Formats: sequence, structure tokens, C-alpha cells
Amino acid sequence: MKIGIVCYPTYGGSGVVATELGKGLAQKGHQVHFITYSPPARLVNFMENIYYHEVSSLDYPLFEYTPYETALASKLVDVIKYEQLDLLHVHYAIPHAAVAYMAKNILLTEGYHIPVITTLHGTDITLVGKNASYAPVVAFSINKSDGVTAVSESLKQDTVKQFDIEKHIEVIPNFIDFNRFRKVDKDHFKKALAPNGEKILVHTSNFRKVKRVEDVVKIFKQVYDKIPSKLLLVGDGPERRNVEQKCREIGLCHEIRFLGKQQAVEELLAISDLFLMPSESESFGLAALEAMACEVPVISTNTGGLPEVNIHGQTGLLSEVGDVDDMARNAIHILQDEARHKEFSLHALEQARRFDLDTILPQYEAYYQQVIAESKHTQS
Ligand code: GMT
Repeated sequence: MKIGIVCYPTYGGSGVVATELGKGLAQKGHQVHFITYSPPARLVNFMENIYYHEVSSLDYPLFEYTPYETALASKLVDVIKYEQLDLLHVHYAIPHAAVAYMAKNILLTEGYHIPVITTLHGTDITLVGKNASYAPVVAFSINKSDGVTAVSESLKQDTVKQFDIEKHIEVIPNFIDFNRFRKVDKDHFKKALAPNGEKILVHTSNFRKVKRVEDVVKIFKQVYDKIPSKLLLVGDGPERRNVEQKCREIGLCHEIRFLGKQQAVEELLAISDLFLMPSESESFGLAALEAMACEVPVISTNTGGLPEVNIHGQTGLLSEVGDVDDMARNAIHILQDEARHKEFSLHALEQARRFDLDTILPQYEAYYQQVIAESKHTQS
């Protein structure tokens, strides 16, 4: 198939899922065209069957906001027509689903039919999408997509509750590439970060409010008081300043390392003992899955899709949002007993295997074929 992929070219979340999916499809011989405003963060090396089309929007003194949607729609029309794409797959509904609808209708006037699949990732529904500034367009463009997928059962339910959705929503969970995310021996690296054999706790995110990174620091403080440990904070974003302030307040700056955005997250996970994800909302929790693939148990909240990924009492432990004391107790419970920690680690790996790229990719391929066939049928 010749597939167009639209996504945010960002370092985490939906951008990573879209890029890894495109790379996986290209490896299987499909031709994949990324259409984004800058190269996707995970698209670092040249790969056969992958093409990149940059969307550039013309600025003009009249525009307070550059009309990116218009530029993206125009680029889609151009790429779809000239590359003769079979399918357009857009990730994150806002504004991609609406833009795809626009491009599809422009192409229809020229007799070209392009089926569109929208994948819902989370905040496009649960946080931003339900805001009155966007809701009518989000609902409309979901209903007008030829196929819709959600990354968890929980997100599917949220979407149906939130909007008047007539379309069937197919749940295709996020996935993990075990060639990259697996436990590897990085003992020298571990010694450098925890020279006295301290336990290593880790958190990776985009440091947005929804991630409750301050709770990570509060949990760590309670763990540190009982068990010699270090905290690695990976990623960056708007909350970083507040989090740094929190570290100063509790006087633990020397035990907490802010590592910023890292390309080789798997190397940090490989030396970690516990992953912390106290999010307010999380439709899936890809970062938790990445940790589990590296045999790191997860302390998380029980919000959204997290219970579908992190199984309470097996791969980690789950608590109510904001219940820092419970999450700290849980962290200590796992860390203080070697045999228990080992058992959680093995179950984490076992659970992560259910989301292996090799299992999930064929689900996307089958869904693509189904949507293409159905839309051909509707056309005729
Ligand atoms: O978590 C974020 O703030 C980023 C966001 C995104 O769309 O990039 O992540 C969402 O999509 C990820 C990939 O499907 C999911 O693993 C995250 O759980 C989801 N985030 C939220 O629902 C808050």
C-alpha cells in the first residue's frame, strides 16, 4: 500500500506511535509518506520506502496566527494526488481529522477518492477535544473519517461518552519495538548514576500539568526517606520550573537528575528499578509500556487506559490520582524486597510482549485493507 501519515513530529506520545508505525510499515514493504511541519523526532536515519514532505505555511503581516491547516490541506492534496496514495492515516484528531476531511473533499471534485483513518490518542478527546472551542469540529471530523481507531478501550468509551459518534471505533493498542526496548547490561552506566548501589526511580514525560510531575518528586521524597535512591527525570516541558522548585524546597536536588529530552530513553530504562507515572489522565501510557519492556515495574495512577497496560499487583501497582502516600507505599513495597521486585519485573516484560510491534502492526494492516475495501464499496 501507499500510505500517507500525518502526525505531530514530536518527541513523545502520538508522534512516536505514528512514526514507529510508519517505520514498521515501510519495513514490511509499504510505501510510507510522512506529511508534517518538521521531520518526526524518531525519523532519524534514512530508510527505504519512507518519504518526508514538509508543510510550510506562508506568513503574512495580516495573520496573527499562520493558517497551518490551510497549508497542510493543500500539501495533502498535492502529495495524495501526485504520489497516488491509497490511504491517509492521521494521528491526533486536532486539527488533522478536519484537515483530512477538507483535502479529501477537494480531491473528490477531481474524481480522486482517498480513504481517511483517524487515530485518537487521548488529549485530543479527553482534554482539548471536549473544549467548546474545538468539540463540534472534532465530533464532525471523527464521524466523517472512513475509519477511526483508539489506542485503548478506555479512550473508545470516553469518545463515545463525550461526543455523538455514529462511527465504529476500532481499538488498536499502542505497541513496542523489542529490538529497541529491552533490558540490556549497562552496569557501568548504573554505577555512574548510583555509585553506592542506590535504587533508581525514573519518570519520562513532556512535563505538562496532566503528568503531575510534582507528585513524582513527592513520591520520591517518601521512598528516599526509607531506601537509598536516586530519581531520574527525563523529558522537558512547561512544568519543569515548578518541579525544580519543588526539588529545592524538599532539599533533594543532589539526588534528582534532570536529564532533559533524551534520544536513547531505553538506556536509562535499562538501568532503572522503578517507573513512576502519577498522571491525572492517560489514555494509554506509552512511556509505562516502554519501561515494562525493559523489565521495569510501574507505579501509576489508575486513570484512563493505564489499567489496560499496567496490571495491578502483577506488573506494578495502581492508585487513585493524587494519592501520593499510597504510590510511595507501593514503591517501597516493591523496592524493599528483591524477590518481589524480580517477580514484578518478569510480569512487566510478559505483559509488554502482548503489545509487541509484530502483533499490533498486522492489526493496522488488516484495518487499512478493510477500510479501503469498504470505502471502494461505498464509492461504487
Ligand atoms: O501525553 C501527552 O501529553 C501526549 C499525548 C500525545 O498525543 O502526544 O499522549 C497521548 O497519546 C499517547 C500515544 O497514544 C498515549 O500513550 C498517552 O497516554 C496520551 N496522553 C494522554 O492521554 C494524557
